[in-house]
Amino acid sequence: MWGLKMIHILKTKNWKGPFSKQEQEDAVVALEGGAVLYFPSLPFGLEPDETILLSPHYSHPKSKNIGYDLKSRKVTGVQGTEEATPSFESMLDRYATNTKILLEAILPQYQKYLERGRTSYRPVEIAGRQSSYRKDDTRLHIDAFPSSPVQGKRILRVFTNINPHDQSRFWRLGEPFSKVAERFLPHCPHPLPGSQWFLERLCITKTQRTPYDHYMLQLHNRMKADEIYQKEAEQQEFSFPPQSTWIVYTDLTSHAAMQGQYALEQTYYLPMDGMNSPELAPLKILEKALGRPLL
Ligand SMILES: O=C(O)CCC(=O)C(=O)O
Ligand SMILES: [Fe+2]
Repeated sequence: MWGLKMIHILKTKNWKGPFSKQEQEDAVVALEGGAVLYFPSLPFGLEPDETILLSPHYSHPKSKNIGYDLKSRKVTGVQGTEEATPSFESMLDRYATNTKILLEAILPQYQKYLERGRTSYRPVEIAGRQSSYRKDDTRLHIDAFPSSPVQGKRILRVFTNINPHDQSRFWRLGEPFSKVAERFLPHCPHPLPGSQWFLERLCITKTQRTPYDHYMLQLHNRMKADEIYQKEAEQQEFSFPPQSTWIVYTDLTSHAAMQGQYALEQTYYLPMDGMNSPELAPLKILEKALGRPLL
């Protein structure tokens, strides 16, 4: 998987598709193989009274994104009092629904399995933002989160650039996961006995950090910490223009977001049972390399 194969283009202008059987099959194969499903002109329209939300000022300085939890309908990461702040709920809720419709259309075989995670709005310019190296998404990484173990589930994310000023979102895409594992796994310490229980009891993790989560977090941190790797790893730049949408397994595909402002994102989790080719999952690649089960 290299070069242009990393981007799998789908030209629909409609969140509902339709897509042919062949397009659906090709999409799942590309996605599970590490490609980005790229919809160059699949815009998310704002209502006239929502354009006021296109400002970085509502975002709390401590959290880079505004988040939305579909179940509780709670919006987080907003700065200011409720009365003085416009509501983000309707836009985020509508975006979540659009992504659901898109996934139903393009990846119907996942339908039974997909679990919806958080929705986010990213109104702050990425370039020049200060953060610790572990939180710095301008460094190539695979997604793994210290407080939210996935316990083997896949992380599938949908993004849309809603920038109103014709500014693209610039990413770098890195080498295949197997190469990442080859390079960093030998340096990862094994989890300490009892540490999973301890992290959960201290509420550092929301649920138990499995050995799989441990190694994924190690890879994430070690990739980001390695300045030479960041420069020298095989990689390619790709820019997502306004009105474009893309879908990617961010636990598999090494990525870095370099520049851009105003994007929406919806996270989904896919249990391993839902995969077309489970052997391509990070879990299976790591288990093979380490010679033992990680869940
Ligand atoms: O905001 C983006 O474009 C992607 C940032 C990223 O790497 C992430 O959210 O995991
Ligand atoms: Fe990421």
